[in-house]
Amino acid sequence: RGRLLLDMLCILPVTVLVPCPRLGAMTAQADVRRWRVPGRVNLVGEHLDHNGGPSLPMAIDRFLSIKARGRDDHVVNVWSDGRRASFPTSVGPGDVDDWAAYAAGAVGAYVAAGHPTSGIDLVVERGPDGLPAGAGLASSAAVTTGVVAALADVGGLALDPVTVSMLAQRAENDFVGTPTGLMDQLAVTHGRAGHALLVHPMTDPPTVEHVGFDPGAAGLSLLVVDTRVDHSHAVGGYAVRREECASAAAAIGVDHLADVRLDQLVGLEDPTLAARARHVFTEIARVKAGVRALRDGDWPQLGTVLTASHASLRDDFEVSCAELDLAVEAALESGALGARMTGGGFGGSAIALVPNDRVEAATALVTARFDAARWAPPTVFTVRPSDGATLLA
Ligand code: GAF
Repeated sequence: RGRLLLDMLCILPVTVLVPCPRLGAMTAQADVRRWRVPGRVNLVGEHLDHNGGPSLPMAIDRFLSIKARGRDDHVVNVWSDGRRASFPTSVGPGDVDDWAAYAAGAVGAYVAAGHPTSGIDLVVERGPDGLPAGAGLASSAAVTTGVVAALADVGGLALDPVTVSMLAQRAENDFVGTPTGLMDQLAVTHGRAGHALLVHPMTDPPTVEHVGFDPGAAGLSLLVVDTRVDHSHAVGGYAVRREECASAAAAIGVDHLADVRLDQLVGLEDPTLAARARHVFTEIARVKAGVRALRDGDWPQLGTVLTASHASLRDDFEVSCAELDLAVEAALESGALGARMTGGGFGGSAIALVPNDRVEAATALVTARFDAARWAPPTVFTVRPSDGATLLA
């Protein structure tokens, strides 16, 4: 596969004559910049980033590889999984759709922020054990942050990780049309091995605090169950939930639901809006409890927090689905300390905090339950907290 990537870069239509690294020319290798960009799971604090609250995600050791090389014209070429797209650096919202929309959005947001750029050749690869797309593990944020970082790097512009994250969010919001918050991008850019991240995406400026998180040292694994129920935040439930949260905040008279007090919450009459607000109110308490559990090394307490968060997302925020619920139930039945859906919901992945000696049993039971329900087999794997987007060469 590595050889294939080099071959692909060698055929990039660069107008500057660059010797092909496959032929052993070391100078060409210096021109190609390679980024390793992680996905994320969120431990707790779901749907709080767009409501003004904190979250506790972490970058995971599942990565995208992005290779980048500057051009001396204004053409952007993107290769990924055998496909190719080309567009100008002046790309506008909605000009590119389908798989290349996120890379195009990143270029558009970068230029719209006042950073002119020359063209660039990009090779985006997931690899066999890489970051799956559509699994609720923030692969779109990985693409957009990686492309913004690559553009700045190739253009010799020093951008701090918060700025990279915010440009990547603009790519999704303004160019792709997905109304996401900033949690995923902050996790992708600020990840640190052995740490979770306490993020406050809506403070000015957004803040990130690293909190030690090393389940392996306690004989535990963090299991991901990718239900393979594809989800998209461009359509459907995610945008509806955002609107409901905005309506609930307006009905109460606060800017963001995270500001709501208990007495205001109980006064909210509309049952749907009240349930959405209840999730936000209780989830903020769970983030605080989760951080405390991490600092105290209280793993059973962390497990309780995870499972309670799932119940709230299922019953009050209503963003779970049968596959996520079953994955959580089966993991708990196999001895997980706690389990929950992670990410925006409506499909995607669940996580479970599982004693090492129960990982096999949990994997087998989840898989068997999916089989009994006649669903496609889930993909189950363990993840560790990892470093954020990194320039390798
Ligand atoms: C998705 C979004 F991209 C995030 O911004 C966040 O809202 C999350 O869903 C839910 O917590 O991943």
